Amino acid sequence: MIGILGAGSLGRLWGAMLPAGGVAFIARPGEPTGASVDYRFRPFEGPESQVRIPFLQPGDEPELILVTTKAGDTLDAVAGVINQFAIDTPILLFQNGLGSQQAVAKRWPERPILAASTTEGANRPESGLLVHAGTGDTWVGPMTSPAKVTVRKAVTMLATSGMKIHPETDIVQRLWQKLIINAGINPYTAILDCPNGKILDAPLYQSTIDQLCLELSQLMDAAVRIRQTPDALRERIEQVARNTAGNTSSMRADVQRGRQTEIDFINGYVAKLGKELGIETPVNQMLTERVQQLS
Ligand code: NAD
Ligand code: KPL
Repeated sequence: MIGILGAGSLGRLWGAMLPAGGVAFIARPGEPTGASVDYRFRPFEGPESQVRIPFLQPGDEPELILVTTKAGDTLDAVAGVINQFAIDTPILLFQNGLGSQQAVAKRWPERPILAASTTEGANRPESGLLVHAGTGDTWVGPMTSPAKVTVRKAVTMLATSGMKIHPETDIVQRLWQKLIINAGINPYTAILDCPNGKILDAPLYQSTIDQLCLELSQLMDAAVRIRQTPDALRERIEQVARNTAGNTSSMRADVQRGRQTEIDFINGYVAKLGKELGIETPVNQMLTERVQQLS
């Protein structure tokens, strides 16, 4: 049995894709566990189906827990339920950006805490409908020492979904690679209130992107010893912005819906790390503040 904490877009995607009967949502503390989570599922290809996922029942012992809350909710969400689970139950964090994974790993170093980086895409255009909007790859790797021996098991269990899952020895490095893309696209789309491709012609983007990429290049080198030139980072950001030109980024969508964004775990994480390491990050700081003012 796989338990999922966070019945939002990504949690419901896993709920729908994992074999029926082998998956359950984890209730928040005090939330009744009698009901189920019901929704229509529109797969990437093929017809829609109706999905019904039960809640984990008291006494159930999941073999793996997926945490699919937003980055800002994750530490509290895990803290609320973790004591019901055995000390050796692997806990796999799916948050974008960086900072929330390290916070969970630091709080429970004795537990197998893993992190995933995924390029799968899911959204809920209406409340009872989950859309698998894009297929991709998911990498899974350890955040704590006890997690190292659990990577294989987590990969094998997740692969029963039919999605592409890979083990990753250096998951923080891979999360950095995704953070670069999100840091170079998401805040601009939120501030300019435009789809991904439209940022490329905007004066705000054009006047700051080179300095942003310089900051990201310096911080990534300092944090995980990956050397990539600012020009190479800009090229990757722009390639993704062109490939997803018509998309509304997750950050713009959060602002449009009046939800808290994940800016503190993307550009905000870079700015905070810059302060700790004595590296100036004026553009990451400016983008963080401007996005914070939107919500
Ligand atoms: P979402 O807002 O749709 O879902 C988060 C869910 O967590 C919500 O249903 C919320 O009610 C629930 N939640 C909040 N606090 C909780 C708590 N204490 N206990 C239980 N549930 C709680 O967000 P999402 O799009 O599913 O994204 C989740 C994470 O996955 C984010 O970090 C996001 O960046 C990342 N991610 C999402 C996608 C995607 O396609 N949706 C892709 C890659 C990564
Ligand atoms: O991951 C994304 C997001 O919106 O968070 C990108 C790659 C920018 C695609 O929209």
